[in-house]
Amino acid sequence: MKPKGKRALVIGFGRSGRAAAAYIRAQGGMVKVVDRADTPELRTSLQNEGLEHRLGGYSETDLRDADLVIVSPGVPWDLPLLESARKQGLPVTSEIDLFFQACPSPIAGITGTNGKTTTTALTAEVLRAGGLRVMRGGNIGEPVLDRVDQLGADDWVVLELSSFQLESIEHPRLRIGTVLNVTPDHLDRHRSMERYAEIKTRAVSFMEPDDHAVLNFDDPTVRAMSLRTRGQLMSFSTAGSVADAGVTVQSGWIVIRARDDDRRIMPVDKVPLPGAHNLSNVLAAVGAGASAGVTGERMAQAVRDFKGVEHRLELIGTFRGVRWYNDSKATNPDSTYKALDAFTEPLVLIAGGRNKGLDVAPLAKAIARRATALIAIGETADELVQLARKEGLSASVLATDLADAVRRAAATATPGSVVLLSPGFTSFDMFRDYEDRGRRFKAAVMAEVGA
Ligand code: UMA
Repeated sequence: MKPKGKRALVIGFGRSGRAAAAYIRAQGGMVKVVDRADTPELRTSLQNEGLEHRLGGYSETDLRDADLVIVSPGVPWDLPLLESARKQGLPVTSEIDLFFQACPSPIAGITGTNGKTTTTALTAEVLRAGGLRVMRGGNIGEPVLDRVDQLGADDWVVLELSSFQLESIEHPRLRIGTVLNVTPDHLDRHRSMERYAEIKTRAVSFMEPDDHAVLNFDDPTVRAMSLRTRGQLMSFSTAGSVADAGVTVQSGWIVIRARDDDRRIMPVDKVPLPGAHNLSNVLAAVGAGASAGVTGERMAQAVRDFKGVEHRLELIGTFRGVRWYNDSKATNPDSTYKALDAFTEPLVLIAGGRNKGLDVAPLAKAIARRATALIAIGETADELVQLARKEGLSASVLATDLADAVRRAAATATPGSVVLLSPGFTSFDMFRDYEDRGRRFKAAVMAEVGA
């Protein structure tokens, strides 16, 4: 699809919509932006950009002059308005779909329910350590379409791909496709686990025989994807259950196992990230690096130097003998389970937020089993506290806001323990997004106990 002379209707003016609008204009097309929100910031920024727009909602009339529709990831792909556009023969696309069409470089994509951001950041570092020129982006918070003109055939693109994005790409061929895990998430949008897993499978089902499918064999849903790809299989497993070629752990070392020899990459205890789930993410990045031809030595160096990702089990600091962690990126119960498992110390957990249609009971049970105290925030707070108490965690309390939660945590935690914000739910009930929640948490911690 060549945008020159075309009139694009961009739905949603967030990071993705802005990049799409900039690209269409740079290509000689025309843009109209619509957004369900109507805020002074949006209005000002659209006026400054000189973009035609309509805020506060959208409808059939907005399709009237359009030649194509570009949809932001947060907008449901089966919205009746989009169905109607498709019926009228209008192409319905997305920033990331247009990127796949225009990108001259091989793409390494990372998807899965949890661990995507860390693995994407680490994979980019591993490829860079191998001397490759890498553009990193996607769901990690860095749009790519407005940067596609910086790319050439010798570069690599490392993309974090959400299910929202994968769903919208017509032909998502990845030269290296990594799938980490599939556990319940986004069921409010995708409706069933089957549909959600099917969308994740798209990361490997468009491959050609030269491509590489980097699949987590510890996850049965991901393992089954090996039957759905024409790419070469590079499995990974912390439990040693890899296929003919794979990355695993053996006698305390990360090794790449091949049919005829095993290559030692680095000792497990030199991995700088906490938790078993992070070891799995490292194996995935090593699998992707090996698929791109990076040497073991270079990969080991990249892993050793890796500083982790903001809002992902991020150590804020140790104050009065208590370690404070920001894991605001935990927007579903599964990532909170992983965070709970990453520590052995007494643990004060701050959790709660907006529910995406998931059952709260298993999370409350896991919290009661592992945490010493629960301080609950947000829309799910009441339910979480009640269920955690029922499971035997009497030290479960409600906080009125984040600052109150931090105050209560500081009063509860004893030296040698950990305070962890790992909400298990989305942030949209109280914050702009999880980054906003994480930054406010860090600021509240510093104000309460820092320096
Ligand atoms: N909007 C509408 N109608 C809707 C939904 C949103 O008009 O139905 C408008 C909002 O008012 C807002 C704009 O669209 O003005 C926001 O668009 P968006 O929600 O698609 O967000 P972007 O800022 O464009 O960011 C998107 C991804 N957001 C989502 O998938 C929800 C970002 O992932 C991504 O980093 C960015 O593109 C760049 O690629 C964030 C995310 O939460 C981190 N992802 C989910 C996750 O990780 O669980 C999938």
